[in-house]
Amino acid sequence: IDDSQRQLLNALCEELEQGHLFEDLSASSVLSLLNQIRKFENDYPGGIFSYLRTARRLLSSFLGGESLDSEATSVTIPDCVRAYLEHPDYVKYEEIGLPGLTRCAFVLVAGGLGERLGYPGIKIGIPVEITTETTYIEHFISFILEYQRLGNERTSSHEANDSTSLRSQKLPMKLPLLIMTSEDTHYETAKLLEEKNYFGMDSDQIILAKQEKVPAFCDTQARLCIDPKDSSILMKPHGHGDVHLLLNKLGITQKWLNQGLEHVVLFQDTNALAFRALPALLGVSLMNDFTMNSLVVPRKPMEAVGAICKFSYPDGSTTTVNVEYNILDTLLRSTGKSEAEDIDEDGNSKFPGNSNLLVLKLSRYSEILAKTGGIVPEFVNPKFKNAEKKGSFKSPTRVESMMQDIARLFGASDKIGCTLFERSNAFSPLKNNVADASIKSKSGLAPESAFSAEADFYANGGRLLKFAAERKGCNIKIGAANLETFLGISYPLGPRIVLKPSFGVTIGQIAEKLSASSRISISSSSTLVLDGNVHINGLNLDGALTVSAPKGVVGHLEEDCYIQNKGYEFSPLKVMSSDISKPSEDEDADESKYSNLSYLKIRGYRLKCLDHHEVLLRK
Ligand code: UGB
Repeated sequence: IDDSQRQLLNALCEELEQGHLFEDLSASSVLSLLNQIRKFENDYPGGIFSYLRTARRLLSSFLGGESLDSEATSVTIPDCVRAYLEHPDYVKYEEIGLPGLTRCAFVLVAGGLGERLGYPGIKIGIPVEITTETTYIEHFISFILEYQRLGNERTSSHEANDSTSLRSQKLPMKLPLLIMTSEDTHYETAKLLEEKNYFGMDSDQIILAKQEKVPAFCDTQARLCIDPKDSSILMKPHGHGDVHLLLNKLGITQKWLNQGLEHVVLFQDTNALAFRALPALLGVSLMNDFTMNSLVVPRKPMEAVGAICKFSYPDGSTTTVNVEYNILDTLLRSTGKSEAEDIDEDGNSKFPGNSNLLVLKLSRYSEILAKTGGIVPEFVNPKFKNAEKKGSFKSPTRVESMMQDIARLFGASDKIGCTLFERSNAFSPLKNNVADASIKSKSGLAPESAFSAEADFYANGGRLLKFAAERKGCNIKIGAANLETFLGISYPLGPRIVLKPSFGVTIGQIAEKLSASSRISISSSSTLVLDGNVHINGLNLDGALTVSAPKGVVGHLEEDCYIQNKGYEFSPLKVMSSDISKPSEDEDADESKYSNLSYLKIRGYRLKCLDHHEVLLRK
């Protein structure tokens, strides 16, 4: 042990009261713990000293019944901008937001393993839907690449028209995507991206930044614990708030600013609808000059979705921040109200739900990161062995952080907004395993399962197509959804409509692809995939149809196209019993192959392709 190690050991034993860690340890074991603690200095500003100070402060506040919001004098419903599809300004929001999207950096938090989901791999590798089997990561990247293409198209048309002034504002050719991974997801994420050639992005366009875990403690004195598995200090995840810390450490926001980028979009790993809502969300940010804008949706009282609240403070200032669902009711009760009181005529809580889709103004965000080191206000959530909340915890706990709490770091001059979307148009993540989803579905809550996320994805495609067509004056009929049940989860499933971003990322762009005089009819059991610059002059579909136009091609589907075939169906997976594991017939062999696929197991069905029609349009 050298001098600096000895100093650290002394400080740990005396100042930080962690002597128990080193009792009866060999010199080499002491050394390895010291090295682990030294390494932590790279991961957490101020290292173990700062971490334990924070832990003790938070534990003492927790025991005293204080929370992050104890100083607030009132908790009220925040003012949200409404961005329902039918809202008269919706299309305007999108039109304003779209050019802004070509000046965004994208940050995906994908460090969570999704224990609640019970899927063996990384969540971004799961298909959003099984019609085209597009995975979440491919889906996200395809949207970003489309924004990028639009940006580059704009730059080149500006350059053609004006070779002087706009040339100096040249837009970035590549929109960056940073993915926060963790020990649990890093390797698989890197492997998937490499195997799939970065889904069309350049490899240097994607940055992987791994979040590290923080030391766990087992009592109210914040005494660190040893992991019985390998005798190291037990480490646990610090939460998605780490994303700010990592961005700051990489110094990347300054680089993005220098490249001419103006906003950062932070998004979670399994909400496919987020990118459909993004143009309008950014439009609202730009129109209101918001430093931060959160996409919010209606939520049921007590539902496991954070709630956005407005806090007022004694000095007259206010903030708009997320309060987690497990503390909202207690917080409201402390102000003499309850969650159940504040409900609207549809039975939704008046406190809207946080979807963790955040748009931040890059210049202010970068300043805040530099000022705070990217540490958002943290919290502890210990569970005690005894009811008096004394002594040891049921299991070791740690300091945690959430990315949405970045709102708490901005100042009075920053406008923090939230924009309310219909849930069906903006938020349908994949979070729950089949058993939990089935319970939720039976109690009238969103199941947030693979089936519901897939069904909502198709429904959104249909809704956007219908809305765009009606604005254009087309005559459009889309078959109604029917309640389907797979593995105990009942959910409405309508025609399976997949609109690729290349077909349009806004209502305006989709409407451009439809001719005003066209009649469109899609039956309830149909499947329609539209990919590329495909123009529709009329369509009557009862079956499965894919229409695509390769890059650079403007294709026209023949007038009054009529397609009828047996199409595709969702077929329930056969539960494999021992006798089926030795299949004697081809059909059984096929079924057993499907039943073993994890992405189908979490759904309970597979795609049966009975018949389909494919049109590849050329110039
Ligand atoms: N994530 C990380 O990248 N690292 C981590 O350490 C943890 C998570 P969850 P959570 O939108 O429905 C949030 O676990 O945290 C990533 C809000 O707090 O799915 O329980 C992870 O990979 C809550 O207010 O969500 O709850 C994923 O991409 C609520 O609104 C993302 O962080 C809820 O999301 C979210 O992680 C919601």
